[in-house]
Amino acid sequence: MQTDKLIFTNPATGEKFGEMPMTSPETVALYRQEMGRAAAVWRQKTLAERVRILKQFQGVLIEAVDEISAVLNQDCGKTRQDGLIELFITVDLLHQYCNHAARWLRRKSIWPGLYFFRRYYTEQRPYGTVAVIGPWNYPLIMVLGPALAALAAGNTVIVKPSEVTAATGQLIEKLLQRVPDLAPFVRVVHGDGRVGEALVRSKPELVFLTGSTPTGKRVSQVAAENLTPVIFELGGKDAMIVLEDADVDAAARWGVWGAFFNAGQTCMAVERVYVVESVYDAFVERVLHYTREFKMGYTPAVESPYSLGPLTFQRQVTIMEQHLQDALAKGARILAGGQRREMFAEPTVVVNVDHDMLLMREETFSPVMPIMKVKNEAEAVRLANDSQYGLGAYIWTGDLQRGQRLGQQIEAGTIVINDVLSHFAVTQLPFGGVKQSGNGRVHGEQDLLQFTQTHAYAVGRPPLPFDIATVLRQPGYYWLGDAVLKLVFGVTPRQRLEPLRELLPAELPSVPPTTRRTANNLATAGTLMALATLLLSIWRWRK
Ligand code: TXE
Repeated sequence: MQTDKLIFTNPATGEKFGEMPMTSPETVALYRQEMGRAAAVWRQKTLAERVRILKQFQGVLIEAVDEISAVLNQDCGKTRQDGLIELFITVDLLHQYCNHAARWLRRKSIWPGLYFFRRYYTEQRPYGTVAVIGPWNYPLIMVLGPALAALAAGNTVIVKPSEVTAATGQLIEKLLQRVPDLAPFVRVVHGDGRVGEALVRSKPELVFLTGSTPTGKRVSQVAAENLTPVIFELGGKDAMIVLEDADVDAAARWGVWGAFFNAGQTCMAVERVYVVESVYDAFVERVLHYTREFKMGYTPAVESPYSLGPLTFQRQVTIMEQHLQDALAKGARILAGGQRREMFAEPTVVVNVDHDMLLMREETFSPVMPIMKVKNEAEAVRLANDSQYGLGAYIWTGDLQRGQRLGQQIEAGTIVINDVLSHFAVTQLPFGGVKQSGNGRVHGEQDLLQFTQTHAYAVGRPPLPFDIATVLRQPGYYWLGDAVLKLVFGVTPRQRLEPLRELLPAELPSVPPTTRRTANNLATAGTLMALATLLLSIWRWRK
């Protein structure tokens, strides 16, 4: 394995522009130990100190804009501008973590229940060392996003970028080393799935994988051996629904952008389209119009005339062609595209599709837009849910209420009404899937919290003799438990007042008025005391 090399290849030109050795299993194990030791030091730092150091890294990223966009352009074939957009969202994410970590990771007071005289709260503690394994389609943000969130939450990190875009992995390591205060707390290992597996086997406290669903299953099998928790951001087969009251032109224009942006190599790409029959022909006509506007090509220049670059990874070419052949064999028709020149695949529009075809079931991850005619919204929702995936879904309609109502019926992590893809750029909006698309939620508060574990604290003096909860530990207080149960949780005045009624003798003996008054005062005092301590505990809890 020591001799294994990663070759840097530009998918647009086939040019080899560099290489580096894969990380050996011994080095993976060594880094695991180092990061294990460093974890105690990093988590001891105050959050403010961690934020100060991460802000330095934000500065490094901004300094390196052109360097980063150039490497992404060479490594993935995406335009420099698309590379800049990826960096933009990465910096925005880091900015949010730094600005909101204190609030998102704050200590939370917990309702004491009957334990009025004790204090309860939770704190978020980092796992320790987190392994972050990334994909090639957005090799910068899909690696730095979770890595920076894990660091902000107090973990040390071992990152394994994708071997397909190894040059970006090498650059990420260089960028991290430009912050001397940060470098001791993060390591980068380079290589293919074997290095990824070695990293999972090194027993980090948590694994975060962004990748395909099949890899997710392999990683969870290895992680299960040590019960290592795993967070998944996996594949998608996002559905787009176009209703009869939609702005058909806009749906077509942005639908093709959602299908062909980054050559369709986006986990939340528009991978299948369902159009209500009354607007089907108009929609297809507009789709073909906007598809013709896509300009395929590649340039290393900052300003590019191209809107569709090459596929990044040979494996995806094979999958795309397999899906197209399978669909054509089962009766589908290609209305636009379908041709490929080396890694450049034309934007392809396919109709007469159905759910017997791989194209409608498996993740194609290429510039292919299959369009299916449906009778109505109910059929569209049924077909949208007929998938093992559940990352995102798009609904085009003129009635926003209707869109949200339908959205609630769709099994996907994010529902977008009248747009596509843009939700990923909203860096406080939780992003992640359901079903086989994963269990993680990046972006926002949940992002940082998922890299921590909740620890609870119960604080107070030794149990007080008059504390109801203490009294109830002793025999002979059934009546008190019964009374408090009804007083506190009774749902009707009758239930609540029952304990008070029992305090009063059934036949009030002709007790001298003074005694009756004393009894009444005692009962009232008891009630007021109980209410007072209730209010006290609410006030204390809210403090
Ligand atoms: O994934 P792969 P790719 C998904 C996207 C598509 C896939 C594309 O939908 O399905 O990712 O990325 C490492 N043990 N998302 O092809 O092949 C491998 O080296 C440990 C979803 O890269 O699964 C690489 O670093 N690691 C996402 C990483 O896993 C292993 C956003 C992913 O590789 C391994 C982007 C093993 N056994 C892409 N085998 C989202 N939902 O947000 C491979 N790897």
